[in-house]
Amino acid sequence: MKISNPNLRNIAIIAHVDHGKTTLVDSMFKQSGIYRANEQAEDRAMDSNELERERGITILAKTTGGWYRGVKINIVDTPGHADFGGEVERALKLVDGVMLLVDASEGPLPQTRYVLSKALEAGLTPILVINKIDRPDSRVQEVLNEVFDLFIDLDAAEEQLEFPIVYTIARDGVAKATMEDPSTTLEPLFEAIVKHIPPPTGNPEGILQFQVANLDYSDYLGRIAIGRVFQGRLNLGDEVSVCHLNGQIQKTKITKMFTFEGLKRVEETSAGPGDILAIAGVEGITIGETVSHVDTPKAMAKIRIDEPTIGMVFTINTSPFAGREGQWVTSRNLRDRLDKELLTNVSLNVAEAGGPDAFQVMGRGELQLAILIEMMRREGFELMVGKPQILTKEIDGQVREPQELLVVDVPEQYVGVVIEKMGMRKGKMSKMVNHGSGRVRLEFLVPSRGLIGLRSEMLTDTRGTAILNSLFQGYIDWQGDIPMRMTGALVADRAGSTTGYAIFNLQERGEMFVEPGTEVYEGMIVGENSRFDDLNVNIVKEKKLTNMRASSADEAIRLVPPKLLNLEQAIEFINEDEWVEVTPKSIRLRKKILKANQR
Ligand SMILES: Nc1nc2c(ncn2[C@@H]2O[C@H](COP(=O)(O)OP(=O)(O)OP(=O)(O)O)[C@@H](O)[C@H]2O)c(=O)[nH]1
Ligand SMILES: [Mg+2]
Repeated sequence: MKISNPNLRNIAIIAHVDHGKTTLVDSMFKQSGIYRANEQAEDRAMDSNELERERGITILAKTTGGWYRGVKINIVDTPGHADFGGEVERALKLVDGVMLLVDASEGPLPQTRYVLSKALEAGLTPILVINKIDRPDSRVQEVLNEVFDLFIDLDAAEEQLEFPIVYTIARDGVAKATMEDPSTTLEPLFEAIVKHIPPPTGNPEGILQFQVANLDYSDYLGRIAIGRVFQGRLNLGDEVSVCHLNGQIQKTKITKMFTFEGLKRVEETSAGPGDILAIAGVEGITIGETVSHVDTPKAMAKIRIDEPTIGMVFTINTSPFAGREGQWVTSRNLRDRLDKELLTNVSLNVAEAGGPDAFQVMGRGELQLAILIEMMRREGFELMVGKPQILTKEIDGQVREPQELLVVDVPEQYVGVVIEKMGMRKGKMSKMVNHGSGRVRLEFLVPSRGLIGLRSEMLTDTRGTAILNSLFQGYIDWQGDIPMRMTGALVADRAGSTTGYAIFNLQERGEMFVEPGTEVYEGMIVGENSRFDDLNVNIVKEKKLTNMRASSADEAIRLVPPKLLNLEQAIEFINEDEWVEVTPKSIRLRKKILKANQR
């Protein structure tokens, strides 16, 4: 195929979570001359949305561009967390090559495998970037061998095996062609990209095909479709046809188009094959759709995305406190919001869940769903969500369930605890490696069900030291019952305001989730019972006042600090007969049936 533009390279950066993708992209555009001397970029500027900055992770894939010696390089930064794998799959549609980043100490982890397999499948040219070579525990040579093994394991093509290797300290903006290279800039990385990543191909005279791989929104421009021109030319003001996924053809005019430079979008008037563009003002356009010639439109093949593996019921808030703290509370509000989400988030599905007020929201993992809930509460929504459920599949008349590869990294002394815990959850150990650093890496094949609620338990069991990573591994036969939460709930038996006195008398029963002075309702969960069954408790009991003022005695009460659950912890905690109630101000847990005498 014909090279359409020798001075253009499109590349995605892919890796396991936290291996340094966003940091490297930052350093790349700091050195690509797009900032003027007086401009200063924040750290990890690409992680631009509020939740990304708070959590220090990338959630949405984002495109940026820079220049190196007259060559335009578009870089797509992708999220490393497995739940956002759908973002990576789509990002790969935009590019001709990938930088596979691997942490020099951690080596390849489950998501490294996943993203690399997607890149190889798509036939993309890889560059291997070993990052964080400054880490005192880096083990570059071993990690290199592990990466080679991974390529072979994934049946990489002969040419794909001849990948160039660059060693980096993303944080300092340094890349080296060999470990001995005295380089103090990213030049060796830019060189490798320009030399090894093929320039885009495609016939500029062909029928226009621009496929949308991502969506964005701005109050000023409305919907923005981000995609790539594969063939033909697109000029500002052109009449075009949009080929919708449902087969409909919509004629429209392109009135705004942009290319990417650093964090900015730059207006563009004409684009050809290989150009990554944002186009604005096309109502109703969505991911996978093709913008094509006005009279002879030709749709591109659909973008295939892995199916969801986990589902959660979202419903309206029916607790006694409903409507107090949120602005959007009706099932109509909920439905509209979920519909809006589906437009930009193609790895989610929504179905009715028994009744007009409940929706089954399906995605790739607990974090993906938790992020959606967190965004909704910040927008002013109130809702309730149920315990995450694994989505089973019927294959050849048999019920199959999703399975994950789980990698647990722990200090040696916790190996026993981890193996025991995973055994209970039907995990089968497939590998154990002792790196000799005092930490051990254990691999298990485990039904996805067995991962629900695992993270918080494992962190408690290992005093916060375990690192867990998992990757979807296809479907297996139903593995039978997996025992879940071994504890019951402490449930408020009446409404009121919690008292220090009541909490003091209850705290030996288990761990409390509320502080004194918290408003509760009957059926609200106020703590975890250390025994298996639920216990109804009066947590609003006042101390009987004697003639004497009681304050001095009250002050002497020693309360154990409560465990205030955040959203993810609350979701991990609840059982099937419980809800998490989410409002802009509060996260409460409750029984589905509130009245004690009806449970
Ligand atoms: N020591 C060291 N730390 C680094 C280096 N590069 C990045 N880091 C740190 O690694 C952490 C993760 O960096 P990010 O750039 O957010 O990682 P990411 O791959 O974008 O993470 P996700 O997008 O969430 O998958 C940050 O604390 C960085 O400061 C490096 O070269 N050396
Ligand atoms: Mg990132």
